[in-house]
Formats: sequence, structure tokens, C-alpha cells
Amino acid sequence: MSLKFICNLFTPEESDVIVFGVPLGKNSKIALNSLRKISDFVEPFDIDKKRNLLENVKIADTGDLKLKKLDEITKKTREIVGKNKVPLILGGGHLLTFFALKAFENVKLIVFDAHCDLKDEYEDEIIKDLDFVKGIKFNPKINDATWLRRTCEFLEPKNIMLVGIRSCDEDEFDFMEKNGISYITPNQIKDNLQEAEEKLKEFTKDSRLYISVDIDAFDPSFAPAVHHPEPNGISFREFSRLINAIDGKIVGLDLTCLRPITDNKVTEFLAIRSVFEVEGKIQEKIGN
Ligand SMILES: [Mn+2]
Repeated sequence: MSLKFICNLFTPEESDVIVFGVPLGKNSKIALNSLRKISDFVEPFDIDKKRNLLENVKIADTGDLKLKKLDEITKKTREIVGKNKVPLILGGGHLLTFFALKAFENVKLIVFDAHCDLKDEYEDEIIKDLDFVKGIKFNPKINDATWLRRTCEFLEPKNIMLVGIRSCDEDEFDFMEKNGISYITPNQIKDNLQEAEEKLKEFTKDSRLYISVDIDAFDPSFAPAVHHPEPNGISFREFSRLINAIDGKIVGLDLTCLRPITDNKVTEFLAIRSVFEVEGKIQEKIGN
């Protein structure tokens, strides 16, 4: 029997959130299995909020895409969005977000990531591994290091906010500044969490939101199972505070870039708890 996300208690028809996996990258099948396995072990009850974060949100797992072409990600996402349901996309490399976003209209994007992924063209061995799908040729213009740059060609940069970024080159920084992409660095978050919350609240007010979480946004001491463990990342507490500062309606969510470590599931527990946190926020809107 194949693994399913949190036991798969509901049918897709009755669910509010539809999970699917995107096996994008050399070890992505292992990552997807590991995330699904650990999803059964994380308690969705929040002791501070005194409620179950998944209480009113029904989730169904429809398995992994059989990727032959990357725009199958867009097709599957569009199918879910068309039924007025929220896709929860498990990765796989971050490039999946570019294809998922094409299925949305009138949406703002919040990316939790250590990197800004705004390079115009890029290739190296790690990126090639992250984007590897048998039978699909690697593209230096559309990959894990460039996906957000390409996204800016159809999504207004002013509607994009990066949270937790700390690794970026001069060109990416210039692009970000010139095009009005908002960002909050881990140092800004640590120095003044309240100000960061305000910024997020302001950005998300009355908006439809797609949240993309690259697990390397967290500090590598909390989330060691990543490809690029950049120092000085955010904590779960900071993530949780920021997610709960969001004021808009979450219409899509993904989790990317886990690179499992044998016998250490710290990162998976953190990743799943982070997904539950966002689901709790989705539930608030469903509940209303
Ligand atoms: Mn990253």
C-alpha cells in the first residue's frame, strides 16, 4: 500500500484541500515518502491555540504525478483550483511552484526561502539534480535557481514577497529592488518580529494568497535536511507568528526542497508541523 498524507481519511470530493506530490529531482520520491510517513506522527492539536489545526479542514491525498511534461503540474493544479479547493503540493524541487502558479489568477505570492531564486540563467550540479526528471531536458532558463525570475514574467513582482531570504547575488538583489519585490530577511524578523508581522499583514490584506515554503527558509540547525544549508535562518516560532499575521485567503500551498537524511527526521517533523500551521490558517477562513 502506498503511503498517504495524514492517513487520507477523506475522499477528494468531500475535501477542502487536495494533496499531490511532484517527483521533481533525483531523490524526490524518497522525500515524498518521508514527508507522508512523518505526517502520521505529528500532532495537529495546538496547545497554545487550544484547538486542532485540522479540525475543520478535510484533506485528501491524490498521490504523485507521473511527470512526463512539467506542465502537468499546471494542469493538475488548475483542476483542483477549478473545483474551488486548495492544492497542497509536496516537492520535489522548487521549480514546481512556477508551474503551479500558472494555474492561478489574481493571486499574491509569499515565498519562505533562504534564496531568492531570481537568477536569469543558471546551471550547476545541485540544481540539475533538483530538477531531474527522466526524459525531460534540463533548461538553464527555467529551473530551481531561476523559477521566480520566470514567474515575474506573468505575476506582477509587486505581488511577490520573500520571507527568510539571506542568500542572493548582486543581480538578483538589483532585480528585486528595481521591480518592487517585497522581502523580509531573518535579521529583520529577529530584530523586530512585530514589524515583520505588520509588514506581512499589510501585504496580505484582502488578498488571495499562494504560500510556497522551501524548507531551507528555516535555520539549518532546525532543518538540516536541505540541499543548501544557509546559516542564520528563521525558527518555527517566527514562521508560526508570521503565518498567523496573514490577513488574506490562502488558495494554494506548497512545500519544497526536502533532502532526507537517514535516521534524522527533525526536518520532516518541522515541515509537517509548518504545513499544519498553514492549514490552521486555511481552516479559519473555511470556518468563517
Ligand atoms: Mn531555497
